[in-house]
Formats: sequence, structure tokens, C-alpha cells
Amino acid sequence: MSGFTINQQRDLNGVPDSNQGAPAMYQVYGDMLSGNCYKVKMLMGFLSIEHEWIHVDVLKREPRTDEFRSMNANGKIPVLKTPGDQYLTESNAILNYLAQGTPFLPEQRLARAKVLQWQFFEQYSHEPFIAVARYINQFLGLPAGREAEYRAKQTGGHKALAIMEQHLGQQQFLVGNTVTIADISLYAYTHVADEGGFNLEPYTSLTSWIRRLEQLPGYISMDRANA
Ligand SMILES: N[C@@H](CCC(=O)N[C@@H](CS)C(=O)NCC(=O)O)C(=O)O
Repeated sequence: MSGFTINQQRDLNGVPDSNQGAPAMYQVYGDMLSGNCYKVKMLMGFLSIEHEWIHVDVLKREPRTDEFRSMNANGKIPVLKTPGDQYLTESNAILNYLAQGTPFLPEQRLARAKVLQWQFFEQYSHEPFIAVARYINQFLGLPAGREAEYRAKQTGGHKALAIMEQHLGQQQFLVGNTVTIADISLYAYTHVADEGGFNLEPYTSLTSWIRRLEQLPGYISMDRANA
């Protein structure tokens, strides 16, 4: 018999830890312009999780205020406040927390590890290129002082897109043939990669996957008006 017992019933404050019948509402601090925040909204849409969205303007640098840092010392959105008044940061950690016990997070060990594999890929090999190029181009207006940085992001971004394209040529979703939070993590910045100067047209399997996700029931598009 294993020496491990895992209590999945209560959170760190002893509050029942489940998406079903939670007594209080989740609160999300975020900005829909941010792909990292949008990931959380997208999953909540698919799972019909009731929540309050508290807009924190990323372009006005609101996450950097002392008040905000009392919730996330790292000064970044998204932040999830749980019904037990715990603050959870890091978009992919939030997705794992919310998806627990749902089809968006497989229980089987290897499948679950593959979800994490893609989420770590997203944070290290995808987002730092595609999201940053998008930010420089779309939100800063490609200032001359950051043009070299913007150009340098293109190679890494295309490398990440090519890896996804190759994989999605073989299967419908990133992990197996049903949608998981790995797809949500990668969809967030991929579907707006053109705003970072990445032409997605040559990536035909990738663009089919994008359309496939957009047809799922509960899909919410990335728009501040949808927060
Ligand atoms: N690894 C973090 C990254 C979070 C992050 O970089 N958030 C950005 C918006 S996408 C932010 O809050 N930036 C505010 C700032 O740096 O002033 C996650 O996945 O949640």
C-alpha cells in the first residue's frame, strides 16, 4: 500500500475545494488584452464557472502598484482569488487548479504530464517570443528603440509554431484527441500571433486547430468587452 494520502477535499484554508457547489465566487484579476489572463477566461467559459472579473489595466501598469503586489508580489496578472480567499498566480497553475476533476485535465499520469509538457513549452519557448513581439508591435506601436528586439523574436516564434504545426498534423488536439488545458495555454497567444508579425497562413494544421477550438461550446473570444 502506498504511504501517500492526498486530501483533495479541502483547500489550504480548510474550505471545500471543488468547482461544484462552491459557496463563494471566484474572482479573477486580469485584462483580456493579455493572453495569460484570457486563458483563464476561456477555461471558465468552457466549464461555465461563475466568477467576478476585476479589470486590472496592463497598459497602465496597474499590476505594478503596491496594492496589487500585496496579492501577487511578482506584480503580474492574472491572479485568481479562490472561494477560500487564497490567491493563486501563474496562468497555467490557475488552469490546472480550475480544471482538476474535469475532462480538460486528464487523470492518467502520462497524459497529465504531457499537458504540463506543453504548458512549460508555452512559457519558455512560445510566449517569450510571440507574446513579447505582439506587445512591442500591437501595444507599443513598434518603436524604433525596440525594433531589433522585435525582429529577434521572430525566429524563436516561428520555431515554436513549426513544432506545434508538426504535432497538430498528426492529431486533433495537443494531448490526445480531446481538448485539454494544454490547448488553451497554447491557443491564447497563437491565435493572435499575427499581431506580433507572424503570418499563420503557412501553418495549415495549426489554423485548423484554431478553428476547431473556436467551435467548441462555451468558447469566449479575446475581447475586453467579453470580460
Ligand atoms: N508567467 C506568468 C506571466 C504573467 C505576465 O507576464 N503577465 C503580464 C501580462 S501578460 C503582466 O501582468 N504584466 C504587467 C507588468 O509587467 O507590468 C503567467 O503565465 O501568468
